[in-house]
Amino acid sequence: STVSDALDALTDLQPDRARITADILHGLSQHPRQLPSKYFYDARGSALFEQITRQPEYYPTRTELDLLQERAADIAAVVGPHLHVVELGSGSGRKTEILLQALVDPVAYTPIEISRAALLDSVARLAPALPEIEMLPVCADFTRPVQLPEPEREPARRLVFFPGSTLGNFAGAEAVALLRAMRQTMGEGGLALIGIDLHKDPTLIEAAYNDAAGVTAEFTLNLLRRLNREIGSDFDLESFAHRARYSVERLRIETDLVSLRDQQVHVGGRTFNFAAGEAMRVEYSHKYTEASFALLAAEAGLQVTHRWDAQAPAFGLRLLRA
Ligand code: AVI
Repeated sequence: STVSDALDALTDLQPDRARITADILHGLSQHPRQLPSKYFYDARGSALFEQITRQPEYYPTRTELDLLQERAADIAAVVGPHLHVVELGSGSGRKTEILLQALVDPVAYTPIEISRAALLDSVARLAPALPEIEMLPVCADFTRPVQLPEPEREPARRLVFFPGSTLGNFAGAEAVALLRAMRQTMGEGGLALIGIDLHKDPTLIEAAYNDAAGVTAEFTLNLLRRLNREIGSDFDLESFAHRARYSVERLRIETDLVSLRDQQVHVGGRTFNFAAGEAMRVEYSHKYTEASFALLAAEAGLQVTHRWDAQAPAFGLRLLRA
């Protein structure tokens, strides 16, 4: 596609104000309170995430990019030619470019991304670099059912690409539900290539979510800035602090925004009281062992058929089929 063909093909289902407000009111009514991490990704949030990926402490992106680069030819041989690649949470599309360049005659690429700004930027970069691939971008929350665009040319099968350990942002039942939905998306004979961050020295993991430059803290707080602007809430950004800790029992980073004082916040005509020290859960980043991931996949009716691993820091790519 040319950039203009790709933009003509855009499916725009970006969550609207009513949807976001409903999700936030729901989360604020839970005990403890929680806000969905998908709302981190407005234009600024996506840009801050890109900045996180370049921090020395944040190893996952760099490690996965190197792993993909090294194993791309092997992966391409295993998954076969003429694919429709569907990516969940495509962001900047840097990883996709490596994959698409290596695949044999890929038919189409559907990036699904909640941040319209990030999606449009990635299309503007990828379309000229890969003109022979039909680009069918979708701006949407990939946890909700999305009608996939059909490519003009018939693909051999679909490959769902879900890199970055984004799966780790979903806990327990949600992760299983997402993998089950992914199985539907894969369709007949389809495959999925998933990036997972593996359990390792907790000190290294915690450092990745507490970078010295404070970019991750800024990224977390940007959620409140975004909500204030888009749904008219009045979170005081000076009165909440980022906190990310690794739970060795649960193998996950638990990121909270901690209230620094007793305070009231107004959202959608309602008032919420926060006590000093009260934590609002905003994100999980699960880390996996071979066994924990295989079990999760099995719960969704998926099987791991191939694995490619980076060592030190440990990070894995897994190929799944139904
Ligand atoms: C997108 N996702 C996989 C990132 C992660 O590592 O959980 C988001 C992130 N949050 C803080 N730093 C990076």
